[in-house]
Amino acid sequence: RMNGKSELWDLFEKHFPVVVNELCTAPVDAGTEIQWSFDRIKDLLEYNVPQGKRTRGLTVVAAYKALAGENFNDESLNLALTMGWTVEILQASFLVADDLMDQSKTRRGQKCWYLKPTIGYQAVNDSMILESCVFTLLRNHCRGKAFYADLFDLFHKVILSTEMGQSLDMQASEQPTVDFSLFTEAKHAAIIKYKTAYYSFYLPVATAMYLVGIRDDECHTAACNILTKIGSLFQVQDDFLDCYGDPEVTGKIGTDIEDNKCSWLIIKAVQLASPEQTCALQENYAKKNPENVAVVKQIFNSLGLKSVFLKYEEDTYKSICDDVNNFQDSRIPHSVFLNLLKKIYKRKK
Ligand code: DMA
Ligand code: MG
Ligand code: MG
Ligand code: MG
Repeated sequence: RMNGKSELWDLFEKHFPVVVNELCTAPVDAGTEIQWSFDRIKDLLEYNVPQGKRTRGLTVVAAYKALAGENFNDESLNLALTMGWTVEILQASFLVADDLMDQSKTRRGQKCWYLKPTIGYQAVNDSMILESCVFTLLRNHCRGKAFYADLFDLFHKVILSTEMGQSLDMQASEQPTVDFSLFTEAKHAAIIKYKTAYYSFYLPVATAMYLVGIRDDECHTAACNILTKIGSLFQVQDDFLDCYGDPEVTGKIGTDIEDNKCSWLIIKAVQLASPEQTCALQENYAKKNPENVAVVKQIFNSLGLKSVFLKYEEDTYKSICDDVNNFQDSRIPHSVFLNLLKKIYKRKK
C-alpha cells in the first residue's frame, strides 16, 4: 500500500478479530448454556461494529501515534488498536439504540439490527451489551495502568453526555404536535454537541491524550472546544445528508422529516420561509406519508437550502481553521485537528 492511511486501515482491520475473540471466549468453567450467549455477542459485534467508516477508531490510533512520537512502539500500537475498536464498539452501542428510537430502516447499507427477524426489542439489551464490552476492554487492557481511572471517567462522562443529547433530540421530536417554536438554534446546538460531538471527536483524541499522559484540564478543555466544533459541523452535515445524501453512499435512508426532528434544515427553512411556506411546513412535517415528506423537501429546495448549507459548511470550516491556528499547546500537533477536519469537509457519507 502506498499511503499511511491504508496501512493503518489494514492494521486496524486485522485487529478486529482479535478483539472479538477476546470478548467472546467463554471462561473454561462457564458451562454450556452461557456459551450460547457468548456466540450471540460474536454475531452482535460482527454485524454492528466493523461496517462503518471507522473514523473514530482510526482517530484513536492516528492521534496516539502523533502524540507519542518516538515513544510509539509495538506495545503502544497494540493498545491503540484495541482502544480504537473500543470506541467503535461504543459507537455501535449508540447506533443500535438510535435506529430503534428513530425507526430507521437501514444502517451502513444493511438492515438495522432491531429489524432482523430474531432481534426486535432485544436490540435494547444488545445496545447495553455493547456498552459493557467497552468496559470489559478497558479493564482487560488498562487496569493497573496510570491512565485507567482517567479513561474510565472519560468514557463514563462521554456516554452520559451522548445519552443526554439523545434525550434532548427525542424530547424535541416526540411532541404530539408540530411546534417549530421549540426548534431554536440554541436547542439544536446543544443537541448536536451532546449527542454527537463529544463521543465522535473529543472521545477518540482525549483517549489518545490520556494514553500518553496528557491529563491537565487546560489542555483537555482547549482541545475539547475545537473537537466539539468539528463534531458539531459533522452533525450539521449529517442533518443535511439525511435529506440530500445518496442512500447508496451514506448507507442509510433519512427519517428526520418523518420523525419531527429538530434538524439543521428545518431550522433554516423556518427562518427563511414565507408565512404560506411555514403553514405548508407545519402541515406536512412529522408525517410518515411520502407525499407529505415530498412537500417538505420541495419547500427545502425552493428555499435554496443546499446553497445555504454549502456556505455554512465553508464558513465553519474556515472558522475552525482559525481556531486551530490559535491553538497553542505544543503537545498536540495541529495535524491532529486538521486531519480530522480535512476528512469531514465536503463529505458525502
Ligand atoms: C446520531 O444522530 C446520534 C447518535 C448518538 C447515534 P442521528 O439519529 O442523526 O444519526 P443517524 O443519522 O446516523 O441515524
Ligand atoms: Mg438516527
Ligand atoms: Mg437519532
Ligand atoms: Mg441523522
